[in-house]
Amino acid sequence: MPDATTQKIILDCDPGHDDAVALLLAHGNPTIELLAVTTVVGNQTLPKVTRNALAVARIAGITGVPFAAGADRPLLREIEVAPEIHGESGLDGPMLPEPSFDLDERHAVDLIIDTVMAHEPGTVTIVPTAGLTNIALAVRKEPRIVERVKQVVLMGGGVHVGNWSPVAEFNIVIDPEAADIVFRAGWDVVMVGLDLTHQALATPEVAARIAAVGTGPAAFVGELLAFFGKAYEDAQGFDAPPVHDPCAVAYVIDPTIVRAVKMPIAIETTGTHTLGMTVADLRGPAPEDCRTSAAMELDHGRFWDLVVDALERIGETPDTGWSPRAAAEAVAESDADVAVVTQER
Ligand SMILES: [Ca+2]
Repeated sequence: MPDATTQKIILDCDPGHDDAVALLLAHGNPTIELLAVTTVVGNQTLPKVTRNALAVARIAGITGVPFAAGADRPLLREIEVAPEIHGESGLDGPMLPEPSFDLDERHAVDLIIDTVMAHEPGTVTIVPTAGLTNIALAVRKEPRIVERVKQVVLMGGGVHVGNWSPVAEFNIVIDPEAADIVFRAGWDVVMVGLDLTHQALATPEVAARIAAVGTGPAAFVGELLAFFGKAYEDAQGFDAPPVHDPCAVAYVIDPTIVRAVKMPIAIETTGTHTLGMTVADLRGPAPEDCRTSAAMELDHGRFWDLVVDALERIGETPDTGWSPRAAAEAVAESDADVAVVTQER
């Protein structure tokens, strides 16, 4: 049961391989109370990432948590997705089960607002691991959430490093106007950016630890990381993939796993070469009223301990509708109808 040390979170995501791991970590960690999961266009189109979120929920055995779909495009910009990292489905690699429950009927923005306003002030943390469109819209629709939220711990940006451009990270650059709204809203923002997440590498040792858990959900994560690792190697030359999104959840669970530094951060919305850059002011100590900080150093061992611990706690889940790819393909070979069904996404 939740107690005083429980951290209530809303996870706003675009699954997404690393989003899937973030969702499993949030569900499996005993100090996190997952209040709601919302989706937004990002790694793939909104229907795809929403379907993926529901599939991960089934594999993880998540029930009783509302899931809602949000914005299907950025505030101003054209849709930009990332098939070179996440595949055409947004979650390529493992075969995905059909969802086991329906979406909440509300728009994600309304679910976020309702959830924040229904809880005591200062108790709900918003954890965005995608573009910030939903969060910006929620701020505009119900500005009172800004004072009510405990903090926003987001995966995105970096201190003058990028992955979608030399200086811009994907989640920020796909909707820089939304990011600008979120960073300037006046609440506490912890930017868990590339400085940190590029330390969260799923090395072969990490993959072996996850495989050793020996459950279906752990095997699912193994297949996710295998695809993600190959994509990162091909697209960006990484030896092991950086598993960005669970770092934000890990910070909420245990801030001592991360070294965060207070600094003013502004979002570049007009730059010729710097659109979507998170411009950090490193000139001396941050002013008293600074509400933004950047995560800079990760305790790699303790971070992966949390992920492995969450998978161990989740254990085997009933009715996942999922089996490891090798087993699924063996079945598919003997039954063409199954092959047709599992290819549909
Ligand atoms: Ca994501």
